[in-house]
Amino acid sequence: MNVCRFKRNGAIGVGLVTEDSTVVDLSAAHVTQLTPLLEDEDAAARVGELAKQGLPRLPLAKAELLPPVEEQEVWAAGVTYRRSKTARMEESDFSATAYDRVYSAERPELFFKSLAQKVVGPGESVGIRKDATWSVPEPELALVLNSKGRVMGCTIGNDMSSRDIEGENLLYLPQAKIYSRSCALGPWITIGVPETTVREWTIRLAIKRDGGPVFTGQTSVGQLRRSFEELARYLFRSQDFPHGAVLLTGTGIVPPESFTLRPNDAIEIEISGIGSLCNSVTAV
Ligand code: DO4
Ligand code: MG
Repeated sequence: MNVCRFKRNGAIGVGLVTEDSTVVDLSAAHVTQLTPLLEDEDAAARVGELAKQGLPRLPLAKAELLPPVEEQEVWAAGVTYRRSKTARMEESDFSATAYDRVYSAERPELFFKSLAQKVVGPGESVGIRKDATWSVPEPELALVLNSKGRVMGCTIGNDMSSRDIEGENLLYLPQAKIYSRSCALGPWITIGVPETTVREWTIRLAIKRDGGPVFTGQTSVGQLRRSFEELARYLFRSQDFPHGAVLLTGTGIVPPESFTLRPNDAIEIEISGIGSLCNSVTAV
């Protein structure tokens, strides 16, 4: 079951995206925000009931989708897939030991990624820093957590990264990871799917330049070294999130060292079981 945020007569609406590519307008049943819905442990059942009420509908193609976050902070986990560990150890002799250690350490790497209002939505452009020479997308499963730290759903995340800045010195990580348009989320939140099923999903990345492919890659959520509950538990240790949080779970797809993004590239991240998040690239 997929729930989205979309523009509705100049305001923001909450909708259910059906399998026949229709958006059922849940705002008409007074569901005007995702956050309270995600506090309801039976959110999927509630949305299912509302959808039977003959609410107004519109074609998905006509709905302007917005990033599926309201006031949630966005955080990210790192070095949770073997591919991310090896690529980062190659990127920097200087930091290789840190990456190697955190991959198998009990405590995961978690870092702040974005405020909700800075998140880029479906169809918008993500940014590459003008002072970076090596920029990549990081296609990641994003967990949507409620205020109790419970995983209520999943969406697709892009943890845009400047690898040259990160590789120069690990203390530059916030600059490599947090800048204008460096986080994309969407197209919606898929709710009511157990972790065992999500771990069977495939993550695919396709990057196009001038209409042709310049990189494709794929991995499986099953390659993620840590459980969803473990990542959520560490994020909520000694920290409150009254509006809930979104937690990107790390990348398992890293383009070769010769690859860097350029303005006007097109990025498509697909997670089977959720859908696709498409963004163009701009210099910031
Ligand atoms: O340690 C740096 C960041 C790692 C990361 O973002 C990832 O593995 O996805
Ligand atoms: Mg990442």
